[in-house]
Amino acid sequence: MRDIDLREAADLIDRAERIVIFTGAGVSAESGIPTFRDALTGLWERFDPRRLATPEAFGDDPALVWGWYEGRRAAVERVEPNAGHRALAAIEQRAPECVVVTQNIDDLHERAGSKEPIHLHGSLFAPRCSACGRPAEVEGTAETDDGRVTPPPCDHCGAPIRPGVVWFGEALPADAFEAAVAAAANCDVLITVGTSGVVFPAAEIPQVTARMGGTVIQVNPDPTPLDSVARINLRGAAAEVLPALVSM
Ligand code: BJW
Ligand code: ZN
Repeated sequence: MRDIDLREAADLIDRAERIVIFTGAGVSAESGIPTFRDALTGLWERFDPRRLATPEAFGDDPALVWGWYEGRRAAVERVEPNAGHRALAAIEQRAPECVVVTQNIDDLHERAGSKEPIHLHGSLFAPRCSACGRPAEVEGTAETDDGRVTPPPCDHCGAPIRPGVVWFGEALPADAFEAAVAAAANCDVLITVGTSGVVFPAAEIPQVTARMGGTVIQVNPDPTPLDSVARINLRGAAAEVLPALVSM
């Protein structure tokens, strides 16, 4: 990462009236939460997304899917936000207007002090009924040896409760997606952090900013399809680059 790029990025952020922060799994990596597609450590290296992250998978084996998400929720509860989340909350606090849009289903932005992040892919902490859609209160449920956990039944209709996340083939929550697109279209600067930019329609968000004449700054240790959209590419880990950016 070149100092001159860091300086230019810091100046653009200081001068911006409206900022969007767009994040993916990479921002939580240094808290100990695995990403999806990183070689060796990514979740999709070890688990088949078709068996765990589709509505069909839940229909076929609700206990397998519910157990997998319960395990991930417990893992998130055991970790803390990192210096990257905290630096993003500091950028948000300083900016006249700032919207955080995350693809992540953890709550680490909130716990680092971000006000009301938009969760494009839902949340580990918002289970709902798989049939009637009503939100559900869920107590901890017992895990079996193979990681399966039978999901509790809905109080209203008895159907199994499902994780409140967006699986492949499902629509994103319309209000969240519309708010994210509007913020991206109207911002001066969008900072994209720790996303591979391959999952749609979320990956369109930085493209919207670029098309509307805004500036995109990317923080990622590796190249992504968003490299060509970004005016500045800050190559490095979020928990290192972002604190350096805010202390410029
Ligand atoms: C670091 C770092 C460090 C590492 N610091 N950085 C157009 C073309 C092709 C396909 C499609 C298309 N439009 C739609 C599709 C289909 C599909 C899709 O996009 N597929 C592609 C993968 C090919 N999309 C959908 O199905 C979506 N729904 C949809 O389109 O519905 C249509 C519809 C309309 C109306 C009615 C009905 C239907 C839904 C997508 C839902 C995605 N869900 C998941 C799982 C959520 C729940 C869970 O967590 O289990 O969301 S998949 C997974 O990917 C998760 C993530 O939010 C998402 C994005 O991943 P992310 O965050 O970018 O992580 P990685 O691992 O990919 O990247 C990490 C990055 O961090 C890397 O770049 C690293 O370098 C970097 N990194 N360490 C900073 N320390
Ligand atoms: Zn129900």
